[in-house]
Amino acid sequence: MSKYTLWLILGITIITTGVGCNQQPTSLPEPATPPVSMPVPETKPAPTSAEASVDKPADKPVPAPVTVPKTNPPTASKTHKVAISDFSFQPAVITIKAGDTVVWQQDDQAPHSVVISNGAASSLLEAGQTFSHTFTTPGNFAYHCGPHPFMTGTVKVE
Ligand SMILES: [Cu+2]
Repeated sequence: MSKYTLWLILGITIITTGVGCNQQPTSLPEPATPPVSMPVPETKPAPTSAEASVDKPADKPVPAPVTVPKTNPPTASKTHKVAISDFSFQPAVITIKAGDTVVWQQDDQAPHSVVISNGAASSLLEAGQTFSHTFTTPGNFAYHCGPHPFMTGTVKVE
């Protein structure tokens, strides 16, 4: 019975493949054979009996935490924070100087984004995430939330 089943499956496969080919006159590229995985080197240093028996604790060097000092630019450029909360930007209108950076802090449970009229846009921000943008040219830049166009704000750059 198993031999009959095998032939049956083989026949169905051939028929299915043939039908598939007939229905698609354009020659589809055959699925590329997966690249041959890199051969694993067989040469393993044979552990000596002493090494094999002794359970050596792995002495991994723990990298020291690198603390990057946050140095704000000493001069003019400032950072201004706008909170995203309760489906609104707070404050909705801020006035900054050219070269200043605005940081939007997403504090809402719903995801929001910042889409600025100058073409800059954030990705969808989850609660706790931030988006910052530096405004280099003066002007009024309206922005809104992508999923919620009723959420609007303006950055006035002097
Ligand atoms: Cu939103």
